[in-house]
Amino acid sequence: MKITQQHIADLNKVQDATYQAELGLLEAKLGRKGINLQDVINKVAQFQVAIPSWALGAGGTRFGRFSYGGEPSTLEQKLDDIGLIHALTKSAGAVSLHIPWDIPQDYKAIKELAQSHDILFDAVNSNTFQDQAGAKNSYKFGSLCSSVDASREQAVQHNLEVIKIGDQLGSKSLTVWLADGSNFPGQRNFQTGLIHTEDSLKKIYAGMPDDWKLFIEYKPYEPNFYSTVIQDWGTSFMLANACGERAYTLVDLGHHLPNTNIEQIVATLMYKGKLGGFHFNDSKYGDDDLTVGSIKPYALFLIFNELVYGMQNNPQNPYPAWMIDASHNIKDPLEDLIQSLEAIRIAYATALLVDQDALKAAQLDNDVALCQELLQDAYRTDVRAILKAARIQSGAVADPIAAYRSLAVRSALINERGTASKATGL
Ligand code: PSV
Ligand code: MN
Ligand code: MN
Repeated sequence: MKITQQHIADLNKVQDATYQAELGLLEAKLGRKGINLQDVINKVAQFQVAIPSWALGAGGTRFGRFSYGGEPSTLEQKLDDIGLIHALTKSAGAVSLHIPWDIPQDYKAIKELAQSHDILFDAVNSNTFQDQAGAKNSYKFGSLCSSVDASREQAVQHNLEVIKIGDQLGSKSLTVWLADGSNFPGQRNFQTGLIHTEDSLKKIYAGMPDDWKLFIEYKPYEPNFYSTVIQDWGTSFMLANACGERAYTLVDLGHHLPNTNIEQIVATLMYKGKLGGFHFNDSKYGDDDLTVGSIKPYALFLIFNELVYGMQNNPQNPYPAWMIDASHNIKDPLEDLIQSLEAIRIAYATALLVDQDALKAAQLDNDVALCQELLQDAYRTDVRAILKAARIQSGAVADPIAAYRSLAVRSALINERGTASKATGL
């Protein structure tokens, strides 16, 4: 299944009657705030989010996995699926590989395939949370933190191997997420585990090419339920500082205890120039990995408000690497990813509509009610016509989900690949 220019031209011929009127209204409304509509459209059009190679099949829980049919079974097919999403939305121009789940066999061919879909290789992810077939040492009691020298060394070597693989593809960053922790009090000495982790990360950092970045994820619990070595942004930040300039914290939206003020974490990290990467998803309870924006869209907007502020005011912070880290149990994974991409761009677009000068003045006046009015004026603006305009100007379809359905993409994939579940990953 390939989406052609002709498909897109045909689909975009049928224009929604209210679309132009909506854009006209937005232009007038934004003009009153001194915001240029076309500038916002351009920024939204440029905003690209990486798709993880493990998000293209139907996911599951530890209770079961339900196949969706037509799932990709090879890295080539995964790139083809991202190519489909990118052709429809022009917002998913990168892939983030998980090693060893997706080791390329033929690097040249994989690079050419990615290029044909206009897809770049973003951060590569290592995996020291599962024992791989034939591995000499186990990660049962930890990897980079392990008290067993050989397990620790094996985990460091794996990360160095992942860097080599990423380097051949043109990736420029490594994301490390560790499952390391303990299930019971007393099981692990906290300080020893942290010291081992810091030492191991320093070795990995030293093995990166000079133009690479290291992203360190944190997560409070799961799969360990008493303690996790890198439990929070503070620990990640401390380790990133210990490693060096090109090591950063990565914020995954699902990796916080309920009600954590994530937007404040974002602000703090950007001020310190240490927000390197971002994993989008949504959650009600824990690391639920639900579709972005499906549960707490206002929280996502507030997070984007800080991201936009940081991107405009913190030159010390690099442009963050954006990725969707979600799992799809009951929806078509490609539709789910399209919905996540839409939610991310909606949050970004609405954050761009905050009247920053007026907000600053209201904050200086301590006019609390006006501060809230200004934020919510942006949040309550329907920006979907802006997203549509950004897509049309980039050569994508006006309505991706409608197009995906009218082109019967899933049935075509089932015809090509069959119905059995072949997903790798979590
Ligand atoms: C862990 O929960 C996580 O969110 C990390 O980002 C990993 O990279 C991803 O899942 C899959 O390994
Ligand atoms: Mn993540
Ligand atoms: Mn997670």
